[in-house]
Order: sequence, then structure tokens, then C-alpha cells
Amino acid sequence: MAKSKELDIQAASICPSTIQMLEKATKDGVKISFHRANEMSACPIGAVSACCKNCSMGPCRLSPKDPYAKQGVCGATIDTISARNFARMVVAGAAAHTDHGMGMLDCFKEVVHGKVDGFRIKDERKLKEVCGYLEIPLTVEVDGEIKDREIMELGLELAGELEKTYTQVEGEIPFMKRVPEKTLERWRELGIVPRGAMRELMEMMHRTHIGVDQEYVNIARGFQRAALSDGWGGSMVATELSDILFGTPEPLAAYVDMGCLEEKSVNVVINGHEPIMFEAMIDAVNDPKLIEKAKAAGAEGIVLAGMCCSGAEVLARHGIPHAGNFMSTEALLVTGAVDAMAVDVQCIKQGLSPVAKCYDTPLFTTNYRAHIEGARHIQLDETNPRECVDEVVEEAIKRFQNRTKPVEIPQNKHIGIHGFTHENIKYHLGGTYRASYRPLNDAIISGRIRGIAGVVGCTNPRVKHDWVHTEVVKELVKNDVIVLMTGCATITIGKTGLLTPEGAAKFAGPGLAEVCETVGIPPVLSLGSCVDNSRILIAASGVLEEGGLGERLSDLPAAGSAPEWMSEKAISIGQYFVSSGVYTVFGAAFPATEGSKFKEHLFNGMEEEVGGKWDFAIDPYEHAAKMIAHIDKKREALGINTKQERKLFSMEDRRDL
Ligand code: SF4
Ligand code: MSK
Repeated sequence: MAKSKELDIQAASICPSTIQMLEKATKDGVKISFHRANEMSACPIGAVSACCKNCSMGPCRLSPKDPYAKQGVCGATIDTISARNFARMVVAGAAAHTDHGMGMLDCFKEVVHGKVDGFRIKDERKLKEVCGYLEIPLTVEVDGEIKDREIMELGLELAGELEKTYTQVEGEIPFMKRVPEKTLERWRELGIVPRGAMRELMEMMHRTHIGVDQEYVNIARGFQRAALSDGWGGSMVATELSDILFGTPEPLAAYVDMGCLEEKSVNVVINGHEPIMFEAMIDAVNDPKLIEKAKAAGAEGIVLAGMCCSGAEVLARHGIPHAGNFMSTEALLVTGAVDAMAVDVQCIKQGLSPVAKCYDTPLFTTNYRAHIEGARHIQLDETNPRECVDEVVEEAIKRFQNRTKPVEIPQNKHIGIHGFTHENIKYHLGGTYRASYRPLNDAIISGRIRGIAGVVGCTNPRVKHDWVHTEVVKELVKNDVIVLMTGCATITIGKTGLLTPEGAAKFAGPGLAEVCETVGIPPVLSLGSCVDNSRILIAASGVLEEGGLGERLSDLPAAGSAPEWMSEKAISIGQYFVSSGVYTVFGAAFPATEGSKFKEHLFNGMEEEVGGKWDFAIDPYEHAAKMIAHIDKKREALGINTKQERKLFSMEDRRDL
């Protein structure tokens, strides 16, 4: 039998906690994703999307080196094959976000019908604000008198309106009302304004079946429409409803990294994406009866920590500590300190199950959509979520009492500010009395801030874990680019000090540091989970609306990035950024074949259509340089590329103003 390749642990990650646990896992004879990635090379044909298995005449493999040398048995060219594959990635990613949003809508409907025990509408202001965007009247005339409408009545109407995001067969989805006018006009010209997500996703599955859409530009129009039904639809609804139900985040200080676990406490870890189970779990771990039980079992208390995106969401919303991003999920179990892990949907590695078994950690699935072999399923009923989560906590207490494995918790944890939103960024920049993006726009126009970057996405063992994110973000900040972050990438940056206001003096260029120090914000703003990318779209629209930086989202000196992406959701996110007009650079690998017309279309042709385009760079310095060059190109086009002299105002100037 061939000897498996030894993993170079120091080359696998820069996260000291993950490295420590990788060393321990290797010593314990336990394999995690890093080991498996080391033992299995990525397929070079699949990696560039040069294969098709859409029918049983294939699978057909084309040549990545000479993409036009062969065609599939049906005659499909490399452009058709990779456009169809790309489309299906967009559809899968968009479906994940959309189904998550639909789950939130189901929960919201139950709440407004008064059927849920434990959840209520927490943010009435946000509910009214969202009704406002959708032109739902907030008042009603009764006997000649204008009265405010009841919150639950507004909630019911809002639920009906938002449902169109998913189920509408014809017409534009509701949140198209938030898209900047010129951007929307262009989408209408191109025919890519989404109808309902279900229709868009179904249509793309049909169009990518053998023998249907076989022209890559047309396929790309279809998947752009599907991606927009995610970014401005499914994801946006998920974020807005989560805010309404569980409270819109406000900036707060919170910890990330494995040192959040405590040896002498019962440690409960949540992993996944939907906030429903996590919100209920917060109640459970604060329930005096369960705390008493934990103490009776010899524990000092119960610690709750998040992972991946449900972790990022409650980190932003409630300051619940976050134990690690996607590539640290199995590694955390190696501590032996996790007394229970409960998961719901998305990015939950099947590898967790055998690792949990090795360390006697009970692993629970809680969502009917996602069972895992070897894990115990306790279905969460959203009308009574405590039943499920209380049982998880009880099981965690039992495991604590009967711990059999030695515990080793890496003693690393880092404080940072989380919980920025498109709403509160305005307050931080403009002050309570004049919340506005004006100061940000002025800082961009004057050149103190060079531009805006959205850096998002996963972590991936095909690149050095956390390193690419860290170096890309450091380069951007050093060059006066303010960075907005979501998802697992945020947790990486939480370990660097860049999420603290003090990080500005240490890492930022002089212009960005000056702005951050004046208003007291970090140079990198943490905005939540991967569905919360919709917050970045709304913030960008707000900046555009404020004026002085062009007419379309594509005019902004802004760029997007996912340096360590791995999931199909990331492709959907990248595509809705591109279609919204954002130049977007991906790292790790890119699923299109060099030299094909389809790749050329993604990397150049799309810019003529929608103003945004894809790019690719694995090396973090090249990656950041490409983003900065694009930002400079946009500054040039806006005529703001030269740093303006700072002017001291005389009394006369002030009067003029
Ligand atoms: Fe091959 Fe065409 Fe079938 Fe794809 S659809 S597997 S390219 S024959
Ligand atoms: S969890 S999609 S690994 S960000 Fe959203 Fe993290 Fe990427 Fe999953």
C-alpha cells in the first residue's frame, strides 16, 4: 500500500490554534480535512471545469491545455460545458441562500401568527424601515383620523410581499426597489432582472440540461439573473428578517478563537448558518435551571461558542464568542473540550462525525434537510425550539460529567469589534444627529480613503489557511482601502487586531488611519455571515446615493474579493457582486478553462454588459494589487485620482458653505 504523504503542518495554516490541534490530531492518529487535502490532489480537469456529466453518453473530459481540441459526445464545446457547470454552481449557491431565507420567512410568519414560543419581533424600527422600502403603508385612516398600523398587521403584509422573492412567476422581485436606478435600468435592458428565485433556479437547471442552452453568453445571462435573485433576493430577505426577529446588530466587542472554550465549563458549540437554532440555544445556556444542572455536574458554568456563519451572525448580533472558521471546525473537536456540537445547514463537514466520535463528543443534527451519518438527529421545531436545544445542553452536561478524553485548549483569543451594518456605519461616520455616508464619500473624494473593498468567503485547505486573507486585507488597509468583511474570512481577520480601532494606527495607511482615528472605527468592518453580504450591497447603494461617486454601482472605487473561497455559495455571491457592477477577484482556484471564450467573457466581456467582472489571483499580493489598480482606475474615471490638498476654511468659506 502506498505510504500517505506527510502533512507539513506549518505550511498548512497560520492560525496557531489550528496548528496546535493539527499537531495533536496527527499525534492522536485522527485525520481532518488538512490531511485529506494533502493526500488527494484536485482533479486538473474538474478544477477548470473542463468535464461534463450531464448525461450518460459521458462523462466527457476535454483538455484543459487545448480546450478546443475535443468536444463532448453531444458536440458541446468547452464554452458550453464550463458555462453550464458555472451556472449550476451559481444555482446551488443561490438555492442555499434562498432556502435559508425561506426558512427565515417561515419562522417570521409563525411569529406574526403568534405560534412561536420564545421568539418575537425585536426590532420594530427595522420592520417599519423594510416596509418603507417596499411601499407598504405604515398608517391607516380610521374615521378621518390617521393612525399607525399594528406591528403584527404590518408583519403579515410584509411576509406576503417578501414571499414574492421566492414564489413570484412574473415581474420583478420586491427588493429591486432598492437597486440604484441606473444599475436597474441596465439589468432591464439585458433582461436579467430576477422574477421569483424558484422560477430562476428551476429555469437554469432546465437550461443546463443536455441539449438546451448551448451558447455561453446566453447561459451567462441566465445565471446572472439567478445570482441576482440571491443577492438582492434570498440573502437580503434572510438578513432583514433576522434583524427584525432577533435585533439589528450594533457594534460590540467580542472574542474569536479556540481560547473561548473553558476547561472547567460545559462547552456547547454551534455550527451552520440559520440563526434560529442559535438564538434558541442562547436562551437555553442562560436558563438558570440548566446552569444549575451544569454546576451540579461539577462545571463552573456553560460556555456557548459559534463556528462558521451561524457563529459569525450571533457574534455580530450578540457578541457570542466565535471558536473558528470553516477550516477550524474539525480541529476544535480535537481539543477534547467540546461537550456537544449542534449543527443545522451548510458548510458542515461530514468529517466532523468521525472526529467527534474519536473525542467522545456528541454531534447533533437539528434540521431535517441535513442529517449526517454517525450524528444523532434531534429535529428543531421552530414553534418550540427550546425542546431541541435543551436536550443538546443536557447531553453536553452529561458528557462533561463523564469526560474521558484529555482536554487541551489552545490559549488564544482575540478581541475585535463586530456588528457593523449599513445602518450603523452611517451613524459612526456622520454622528447621531446627521447619520450619513457624506463623510465617507468626502474622505473617498479627498483621497484619504482610496476606496472600498468587500473581502468575504470561506477558508480552503488548498491554500495556506488564513494566510491569504490576512495578507490581502493587510495590503488593502495599508493602501488606504477600507475593508468590509463577512463570513469565515472575518474570523481570520479577527485574529490579527485589524478589527480594533487601534488596528488603524498599526496597519492602515495615513489617510485611512486618520479617518478611523477621528471616528473611532477599525480599518476593517465586520458585517456578519455570508448571507449578510446583502449589507455590503445596500451600503454601496447608500454611498452611491449620497452623491459625488458616479451613477452606477460600477462607478464606485470599490472591489470584491474571496481569497480562500471553496463553496458554491461563494460563486453565487461573486456573480451577484459582478452583476451588480463590482470587480471581483477570487483566489484558490477558478472553475473556468484558460484560453476559453467563456473565461474571457467572465473576465472581460461581462464588464461591457454590467460594469463588473471576474478576476483571479492566488498570490495575496497580486490579488490585492489587482483590486487597488481597479480602484485607481475608477478614481481616474471619476476625476478624483489626485489626492486633494487639505483646505483650512476661513469664516467666509464657512458662511458660503
Ligand atoms: Fe458529454 Fe454532452 Fe452528455 Fe455532457 S451533455 S456528458 S458533454 S454528451
Ligand atoms: S460558512 S460559505 S465556509 S464563508 Fe458561511 Fe464560511 Fe464560506 Fe461556508
